[in-house]
Amino acid sequence: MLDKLSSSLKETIRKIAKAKRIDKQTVDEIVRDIQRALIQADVKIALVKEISSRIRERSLKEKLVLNPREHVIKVVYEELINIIGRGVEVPLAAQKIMMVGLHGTGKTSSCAKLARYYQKKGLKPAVICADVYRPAAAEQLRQLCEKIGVPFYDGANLPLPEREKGVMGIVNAGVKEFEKYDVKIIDTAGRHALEKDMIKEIEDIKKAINPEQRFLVLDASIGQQASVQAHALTMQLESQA
Ligand SMILES: Nc1nc2c(ncn2[C@@H]2O[C@H](COP(=O)(O)OP(=O)(O)OP(=O)(O)O)[C@@H](O)[C@H]2O)c(=O)[nH]1
Ligand SMILES: [Mg+2]
Repeated sequence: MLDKLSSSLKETIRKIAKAKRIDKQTVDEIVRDIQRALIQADVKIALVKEISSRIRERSLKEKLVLNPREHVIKVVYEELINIIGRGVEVPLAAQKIMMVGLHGTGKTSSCAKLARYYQKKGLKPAVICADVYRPAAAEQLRQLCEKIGVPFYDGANLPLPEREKGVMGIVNAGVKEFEKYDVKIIDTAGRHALEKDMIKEIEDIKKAINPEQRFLVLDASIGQQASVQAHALTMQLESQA
């Protein structure tokens, strides 16, 4: 979905660059192309309307400092960044990161990607598997960590009663085990929906080890559901805080 959005937008930029002149008709055509691309990518209609009118307004009325084509490209770029957002800078510092999200969204893969990122930046990452529900979860993460040479903990050294206490025993022991590591990444189990037990688990981990970052991992094709999930999670966590 995002690949398609990106290629449609690139095509629009090419169209602007090749336009013979920039007049109301050209701008309307460009705005229509952008609307089509955004709607296909399941962007909220209200946002599509907002960006359309801002691009129209700024392209035709703003005082030009660049040539007209470059001006429109700049406006389109700035307005897209405005709605898509600039992203969050992940600090290059010692921290605990907790990955949460629904089933199969890429939490475990992202743990390894993040670990690799920090490793390349010269920090010492380590990964803790707090998914005790899916039998192959720990093995999957272990293999990924082995590939990149990052230490991995799943509570295998804990006495059985401790391990049977579930996720919290493993997370606490893992954080202790990796005391000397800079970045501790905690993988959690996926859920079918934002169920109460998922929120409770996040809350419990938050209380026990206070992770500086909590990442909600989403499938890129999720569209407007992304904001629904992020809001639901934030609201529930805040209401329980
Ligand atoms: N195309 C694509 N596939 C991905 C990406 N990340 C993960 N996958 C695949 O998606 C599937 C699920 O990924 P996982 O990392 O196991 O997802 P998870 O959220 O840990 O899953 P659960 O632990 O079962 O909830 C695997 O087959 C991955 O190879 C990605 O960025 N792009
Ligand atoms: Mg997983």
